[in-house]
Amino acid sequence: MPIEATEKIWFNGKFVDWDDAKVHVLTHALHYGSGVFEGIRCYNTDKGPAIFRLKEHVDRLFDSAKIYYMKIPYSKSEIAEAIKELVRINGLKECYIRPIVFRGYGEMGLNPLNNPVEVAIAAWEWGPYLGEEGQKKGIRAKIVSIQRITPNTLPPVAKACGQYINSILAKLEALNCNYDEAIMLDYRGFVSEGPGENIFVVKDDVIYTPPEYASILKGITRDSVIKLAEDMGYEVRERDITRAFLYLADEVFFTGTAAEITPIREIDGYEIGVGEITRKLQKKFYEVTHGKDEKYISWLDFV
Ligand code: PPE
Repeated sequence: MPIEATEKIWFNGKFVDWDDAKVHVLTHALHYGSGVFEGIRCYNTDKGPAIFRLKEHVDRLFDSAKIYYMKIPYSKSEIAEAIKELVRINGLKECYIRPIVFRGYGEMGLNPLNNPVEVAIAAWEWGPYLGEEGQKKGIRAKIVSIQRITPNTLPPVAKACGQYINSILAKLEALNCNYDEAIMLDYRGFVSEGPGENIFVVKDDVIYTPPEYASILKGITRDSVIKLAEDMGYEVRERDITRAFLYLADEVFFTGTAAEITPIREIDGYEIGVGEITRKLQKKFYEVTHGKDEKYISWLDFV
């Protein structure tokens, strides 16, 4: 899906035209993946566009930067305000927002400390990550042979550019085997997550999801879904999940900012189908993100 250009991109403190938001080919991050980023969604509500869990996304951006010894030359509130202003300036109602903090042009080599830390934020309209139909009818996933990065190689809690090379290998392995998406195992052999999504399993009305130590990115959608499910009366257990537990599950779904809640209807040729709890959570998530449930209104930042 090509990116749908909008008018402006926020780049190092200024709004520039979309086509002018450029970097040099010797940018450090292009060579070494030395950047961190976020994916945030803005939803249309009766009170106008609202950004979902903006504070948590900005906090995670700063945490990711800290892991890589990057000092962001703006405050959290400046970044949050820039994100809101970007949505306003581009006249967007619903969009995906991509802030990126990266080591810029300066020196080459693995000590990046003399290179500038640059910040850009773009926003555009982006539909469901795994397709409209995938979100409705469910997708087919494969447990791939590529393992998820480990806590002592590339810290999975950091949403860092270079770490996504691991996700790209996983994704391509799944696509080459004619599946829609990959499921990665952690270094111990337990289920970790998708290339860009966390994973949940339903068995006998209990909801399971891999714990933090299963090398996952601590998803903000994951956190939202855990809270929503508990408030709806379901028991949620963060626990190690085996391959066979997935195959024998009643329901399995992915969560993520881009993917939202996407059912997984088949894994490795095992039919799972799309279940009622996934549907209920999708409906609740839609209501919450679109400002239709007062109880969670504090998760929305109106632009
Ligand atoms: N795990 C990974 C590896 C991941 O990249 C994401 C988000 C998640 C879990 C879910 O996290 P959260 O969005 O906070 O619920 N992936 C982002 C980027 C995907 C991409 O292809 O780019 C996203 O969904 O925005």
